[in-house]
Formats: sequence, C-alpha cells, structure tokens
Amino acid sequence: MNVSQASFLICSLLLSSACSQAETSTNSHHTDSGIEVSDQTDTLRVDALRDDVLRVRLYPLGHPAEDASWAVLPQARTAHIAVTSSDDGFKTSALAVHIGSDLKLTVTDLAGHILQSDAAPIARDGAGFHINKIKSPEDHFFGLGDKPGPLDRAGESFVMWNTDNFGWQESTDPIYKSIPFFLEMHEGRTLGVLFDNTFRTWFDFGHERTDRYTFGAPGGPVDYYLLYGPEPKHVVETYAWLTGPTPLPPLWALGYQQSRYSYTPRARLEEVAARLRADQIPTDVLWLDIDFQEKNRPFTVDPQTFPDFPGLIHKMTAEHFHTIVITDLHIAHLPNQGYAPYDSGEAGDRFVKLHGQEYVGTVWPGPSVFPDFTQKSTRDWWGTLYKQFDADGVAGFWNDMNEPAVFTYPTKTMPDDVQHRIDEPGFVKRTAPHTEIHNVYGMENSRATWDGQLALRPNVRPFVMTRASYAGGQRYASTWTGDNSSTWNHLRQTTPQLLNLGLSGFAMSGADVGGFAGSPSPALLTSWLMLSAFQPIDRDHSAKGTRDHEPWVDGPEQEAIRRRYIEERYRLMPYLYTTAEETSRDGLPIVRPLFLEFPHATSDNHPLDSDAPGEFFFGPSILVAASPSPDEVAPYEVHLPQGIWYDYWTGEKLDRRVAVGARDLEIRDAANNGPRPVMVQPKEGELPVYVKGGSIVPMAPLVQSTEERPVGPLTLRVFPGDNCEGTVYQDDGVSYDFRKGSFFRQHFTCSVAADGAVTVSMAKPEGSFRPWWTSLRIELVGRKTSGTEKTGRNQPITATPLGSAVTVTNAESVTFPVAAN
Ligand code: NBV
Repeated sequence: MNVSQASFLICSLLLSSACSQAETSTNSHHTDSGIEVSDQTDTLRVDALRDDVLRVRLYPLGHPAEDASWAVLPQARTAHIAVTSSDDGFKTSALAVHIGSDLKLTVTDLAGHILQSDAAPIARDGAGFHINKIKSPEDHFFGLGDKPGPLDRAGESFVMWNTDNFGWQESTDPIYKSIPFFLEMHEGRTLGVLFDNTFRTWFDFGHERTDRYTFGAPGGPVDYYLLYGPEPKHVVETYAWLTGPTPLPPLWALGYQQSRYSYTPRARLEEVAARLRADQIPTDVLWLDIDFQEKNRPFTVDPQTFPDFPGLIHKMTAEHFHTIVITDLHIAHLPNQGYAPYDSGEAGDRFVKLHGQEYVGTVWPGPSVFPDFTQKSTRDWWGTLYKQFDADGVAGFWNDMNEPAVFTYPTKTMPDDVQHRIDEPGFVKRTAPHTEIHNVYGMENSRATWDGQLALRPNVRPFVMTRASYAGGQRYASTWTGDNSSTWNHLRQTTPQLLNLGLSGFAMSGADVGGFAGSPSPALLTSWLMLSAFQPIDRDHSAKGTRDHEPWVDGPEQEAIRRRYIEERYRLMPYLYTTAEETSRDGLPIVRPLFLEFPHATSDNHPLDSDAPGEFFFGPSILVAASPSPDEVAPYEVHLPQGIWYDYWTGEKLDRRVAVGARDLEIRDAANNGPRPVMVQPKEGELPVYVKGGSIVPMAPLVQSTEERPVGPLTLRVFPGDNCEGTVYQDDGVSYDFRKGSFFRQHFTCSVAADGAVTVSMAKPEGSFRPWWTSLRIELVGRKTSGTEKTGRNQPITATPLGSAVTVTNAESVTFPVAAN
C-alpha cells in the first residue's frame, strides 16, 4: 500500500472534513527509527526517540534544518529506537504513526485512540508556518510556563516573546518567559508537545476556531516533540528526560526569603536582619536589589551606602542568612573608565552587534552593552565576573531584566536586527538575528551565571534566579513571575502560574509575596504569606515607593499569623526537601495540579482542577485548598479526590460518613465514589490544608534557619490509608557529595491489621550521610490515647494534639495497639 492509499484508512478513521481535500502524491522512506515522507516541496520526518516519544520535523525538500537545540538535551535529541514499519507510517510499543495525504500526521495509541491529528496540512507563509491540529470540546491544555490566566489554556491564545511587562495583569501576554511546552488532555489520555522553535511562536487552543488548536512561527524550523502518557505524570517525567529536571537546590533556598527594591543603605539591611531574628521569623535569605550597586552598574558595590561589603556579607552569614545579590546582564557602556566588566568584555569582543558596531541600549546604568550569551566563550567570561562576589561570600545571584529589557524602544527590547554570533558546541557557527535568539537570551544568561558558579565553586550547588527563560531553562535557574501587583486577584493568580510553571519543567518557582507593584492591605499580605508557605520559593518582595512588606509591619496580631505559617513551612522542611530531591530525579514539580496526582478523579475525566481552582498539591501528600476568590467572605467548596483525607491542622479524618464540625466543615453526601465537595467558611488566619490518607509526612522541630540543627527527633506524621508510605531524604544541603553516596534516604510504610492495630515500618536507610536526628517520633494521626498505654515493646504511647505518638531509636517497626475506648 502506498501513502495515498493509506490516507483513505486514516480518513475513515478520523471522519475528518480535511480528508476531502485533493491528495498529492508522496514518496515515503522508512528509516530504522521512523519514516520520511516527501511531496514535491517538503519532507516530513518522524523519528521515535523512545517508544513514547516522537520527534516531528518538516523541511523543504532536500534541505533539512540544522539539528541543534537550546532546549533539548543532546542525549535525548539523538536517542532513537527501532520501530516496526507499517504501510502509512510505523509503530512503537506504545504509539502508531500514520502519515496521510498532504503529509498530514496522525498519532494514535495501539488501541487506535487518536492522540493527535493534523486538521490541515502545515501551511507555509514565507518563512513562517501554521501547524493545525484537530481539537475536540473535551480537550484541556496546560503548561506554557507562567503565562497569566486560568490553569487550563483551552480557548486562549498566546505569543512567545520574552517581555518586561511591569504590572502585568491577568490578560497580559506575553510576559517574561517563553516555554513552548504544553500538555493536551483528552478523555484521560495525555500527550505533551514541545514546539522547539525559538522565534516569536504562537499557540491557539481553540480561540480562533473551536475545532482546532494551532501553533506556528514566523521563521525557524518546524520541529516538535510528542510525549505520550497516557498519564499526565508520565508526560511530565518524560519532559524532564527531554530537557532535564530542576536540579536539587541548596536546602537554604527552601527557607523564607526577605527582599525589597531596595534595602539600602547597609544599615537598613542590618536592621531588617536583626528584626527578623528578634521577632523569631524563621528566615534563610536576604536579597540586595540594584541600589546596592554604584550607579546601577552590575558587579559593583556602592562604597558610600555599602561600606565594607565583605564585612556585611560575613556578618549576615554569621547570623545564618544567605545573601543573594542582583547582577543584571546590561553592562554599562563605559569605555576607558576602568569599569572591568566593560573593559574585559570589549577586549574579548563579547557584546552583541548592530550594523557591525557594539549595540548600545539604555537600561538602569544608562547606555549599556549586552553580552552575546550564544557563545560558550562569552558565557565563560561572564562567569568570571562573579569572582569577587563569590570571594565575599555572596550565596546566590539574581538575573533580572534579561528578556532583555531595553528602555528606549516601544518594543521594550533590542532591535530585531541586532546580530548574535552563535559559537556553541553542537551548533553551526553562524550569525543569527535577534528574532531567533531573543527568547533564549535570558536562559543563556542564567546558564552563564550557573556555569560560572560551578566553575568557581565546583562542589557547591549554585542558586540562580532568572526572570526570562526558555524551555530547558530549569537546568540553570529558578524563577519568579516578575512584577505582579498587590491585589487579591494577583494572589489568586499565583496558583495557576506556579502550577503551569511546574508542568513546564520549572519546579523551583515563586511569585513576589505581597505583590510587587502597589501596597497590600494587612489582610492581603497575611493571606499571601499564608499561601506562599506552601509554594516552592517563599520570597517577600516589593517595589520602590510601596509600603513596607516585612512580616511585622501590621502589628503583633498579623505578625503572629504570618509567623505561624512560616514556622509551619520550616516544620515541613524535611518533607519539602525530600520532595525537591525527588523532583531533581523524576522532574515532578513541587506544587502540582490535582489532575497530576488524580488524573481520573471525575467521571468524564475532566481535570478536577476546573472545579477547584484554588487547590493544589504541595508535594505528593499535602493538598492546599485556598479560596478560589480569596477576598470573599462567603463559604466555598473544596473538592477532594476519592479516598481518605485528613485535616492537616486538626488531624480530623474526612470521609463521607463523618460530619466534621470543628472548622465549620460539612461533607456533602455524594452518590458515587467521585470527588466530594466540602464547604469551607473562610476565617482570618486559616488556610484549609488536607493530607491524603496513606501518607507519612516527615517533620522537624522548629528552627530559625535551615542552618540551625533541629533539637529533638524527626517526626513521622502517619495518616493511615491505602498504600501508606513516605520517605525522608537528607544530605549536607549544600554540596554535591550526595552524588558520591553522602546522603540519607529512608522509606516508611504503615499497615492496619484486622483488629485495627497500626504498624509503622522503617526500611533500612540508604546512603552514608548521618542526619541531625538520632530518634524518630512516630505520630499516628487520629488515634486517641489515655496517656498510660504502651506498645508491645513497652514503649510509652503519649498523647499529641493530633493523635498519639511513640519515640524510638533504631526501630524497624512500631505497632500501635487498638486504642482502648
Ligand atoms: O531591580 C529592580 C526591579 C526588581 O525589584 C524586580 O523584581 C524586577 O522584576 N526590576 C524588575 C527592575 C525595575 C522594575 C520597575
């Protein structure tokens, strides 16, 4: 059968109107890992990198595009498996590829379910092109980084063009990042799509036509990857295989962080630091924004306002604060004035050019030049600029303005015809216009910073935070959502933004707590600090001219609530760090939409998140249920997936037979086993948080920073339920020694016997690292005790606010007998 005949099969399979178009004749050529099909003008090439990963390329006949990528790891891009040829395509052990008339592509699973199908041939328009896919009303779309708007992208359209959009709003697009990766969910089957094109790409998920989703670009290659689930978790893990997971951050980066634009002079930073300690607000990080520099010049320090800078950093370090400083990429254009970053950059020909001259644009330092981060040698040079700050003890670096932002143009960036001179392993050495490089510029800036840290301190995990990035940028930096605003709506927006960032590879992310632009009311700032305690990066930051944001600013009552939530984050640090370590291996984000853990929570397989827009998972076990309209006082519905749930704060068990009164919860009787809404009455200082039955959550005694050694046992809080398990991971928190076996990992399980006795078992620990605890306190949530009971091994069972506990050293298992009533 030739390809034209085969297309009839596809047409009958699809019943697509597009099939009525006239067919053109094609030539096909099976390869070991896929197929190439050509018509008179183009070749469509589909390769299987794995059974569940395809790469699709289309190029003008005889002119394959350069095979290189800023996003995809070389080992993934060049991976391939042997496939089984079929008449119109090929099969892997998971997927079937069919190529019909007009080079239209259809991908199905092996049962014949269509996962993706071209609605029309790829349409070219000069150097640009449109890719058209069939969309059904049941399709849901997630990802694309932190673009504002709802979690589900269905019905929306977006443009990728990194843009400094101060004060962006819910409908603003584009903002700072371009992450052209999305997940499509259809009737419980998920397919991931990475459109690896760095130009000004666009995505339309049924905005223009409800029966299609489309993506395209004004130039660059037709080059996209399809990642098959069917479970969404598997797609996210596969995306980490393709582009790399978020690496394990230093432990301190998970602590509370205090920032402002700007803490200046030095005495102000010292004052804030002292107050944080005096008020016992656990804190790990302080940030210095641009005003610590001399005349806004990157890699300088203002000697007037920040005398004895190394002394300051050492003082902060001694008080267990890590200091992060901003290092923007625009280098002040100061020829022959002794400004080393310019002089050394100019001597090495490091800056991008316009019409053969160094391109000069105006940013914070005034006229500035811009390193060409598309050259490895320039990135290496950039890394050397950090030498002094590293020697001073600065712990991490902040790459802002790297879209790149330029003040003087309405486009807010450099002109399209600025030239980058790519000189990079794996790429053809060539000149590229800014239109091609713009969207990867910020990522390559953060890569230079990351690599620079590693070159200076090879055994210390770097911490870099970037504003702009591209797919794969999670390898080099954490990120934040830029200049949000101090409004309730922006607080609400943080949830879908951080969830979509996590689905797009960026697990270490945060939003300016309290909002950047504007001044939050006391209630808003408190609610924000409550929510952010359960987000990956918890950094309070604010713009110049706004009111102060530190936790104490609204008096002792508000401060007490804020402190309580930050403290809870620190108690949960073993759980959070364990989650971050898992992320660094499997790519699963720290905050997760409900559908990632429960993809089939609803009877029609729509994501439960659509019913519960304020909810998310913090790690695998904890479900945070913030109000979908946080400024409202009316009760709201919380949707819990099937199974047993516990109230995190009270330990109360929620199942449909029980009405829970303590926090005004009422469980509605649901007819089926589906999600059960719970009504919650919002109250000041209360954020509803639940734990999945079957979880063992490791927790620590309270400390004021992650550098402080906790005193007491590690608590394992056990929430009985199906498949009950948990893990704790520890290491030195800063180095790469874990790669040489210096870590501690222990798995726990729990089971309930027929008589109701609960046994918690501890597996043999892995790794050579010795953690801070020498005993375990096993806390069985919901189990009452008289306080005089003992286990079979004579261990005293004590009462706790949430249940009962036993403290053990060296145990393999502990059995809590049935409590006597
Ligand atoms: O460096 C100053 C700010 C910074 O505080 C903010 O977080 C960035 O997003 N920066 C933008 C430049 C100026 C913003 C008005």
